[in-house]
Amino acid sequence: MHNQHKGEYTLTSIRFSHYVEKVRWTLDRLGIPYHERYVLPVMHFFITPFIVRGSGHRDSQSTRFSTPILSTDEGQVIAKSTAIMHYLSDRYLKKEYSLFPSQDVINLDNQFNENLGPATRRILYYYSLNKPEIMFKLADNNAGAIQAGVYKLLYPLSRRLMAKALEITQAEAEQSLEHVFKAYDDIEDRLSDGRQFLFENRLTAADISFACLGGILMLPTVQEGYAAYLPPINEVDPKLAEIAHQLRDHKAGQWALSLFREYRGQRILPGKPLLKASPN
Ligand SMILES: N[C@@H](CCC(=O)N[C@@H](CS)C(=O)NCC(=O)O)C(=O)O
Repeated sequence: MHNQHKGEYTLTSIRFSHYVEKVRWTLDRLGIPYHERYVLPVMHFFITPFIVRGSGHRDSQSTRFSTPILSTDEGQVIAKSTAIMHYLSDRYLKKEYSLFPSQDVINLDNQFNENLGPATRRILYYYSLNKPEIMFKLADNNAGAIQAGVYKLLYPLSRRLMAKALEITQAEAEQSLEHVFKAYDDIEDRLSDGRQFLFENRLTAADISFACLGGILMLPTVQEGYAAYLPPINEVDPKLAEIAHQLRDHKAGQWALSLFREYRGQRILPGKPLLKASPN
């Protein structure tokens, strides 16, 4: 599948994905306009293989057809959130402003990619995957009408596939929750000397990575800066709402939300469907 917007950036995304949000944050912060091509989970298998072709990175938590995938203005296709951020940082930022200024930053971002991202995702799905009213709204607000319609038809199949692929069981969800709180506590410790950012006194990939991969479990809204529709706290399973509130009260959670407020950057080309302030 070719880039419909030659000479411009196109981001192929499962819109609500926190890995995708890392890349949107980077693009928006750098002031780079991009088009976003939305795919929904499982349906992406019919689309992304034609975009990544032979490339694409499989890892322990995702297939080689996973999103985000960035098609660049020069015709390159780059998969994997961190690889895309490296590309953008190397291309647009002077070395002294790099998003990856040290091995420590690289290591922490990788750790979040491998552990925190899958943990928060598993908890969200554990409480949402079996609730069609939540999943259908997620589809309606994060993809076009035709795709959302097909998603609903395939929903019984897709929720089984996803539950299996992402190991969504009660035992795994409980373990993941412990991991998330531990990660939040670690961040609070790191910030306890009063620093504003994790490293270097400025925003790096490690901060963006925690805010997105850890922060999604607070269910940040569009107004709070998350560039996709997530189910509102007052509509989700009460247990999930309780977790989101606990994380919002946590120092690390408050810090992540402050990064969204102050360092997220503004999107230049709005995506469709438009993100409504009060979704229906
Ligand atoms: N390590 C990858 C993980 C991305 C990832 O897990 N993406 C999910 C969305 S949250 C996905 O597209 N999954 C579908 C698949 O693995 O086929 C990255 O950082 O880009």
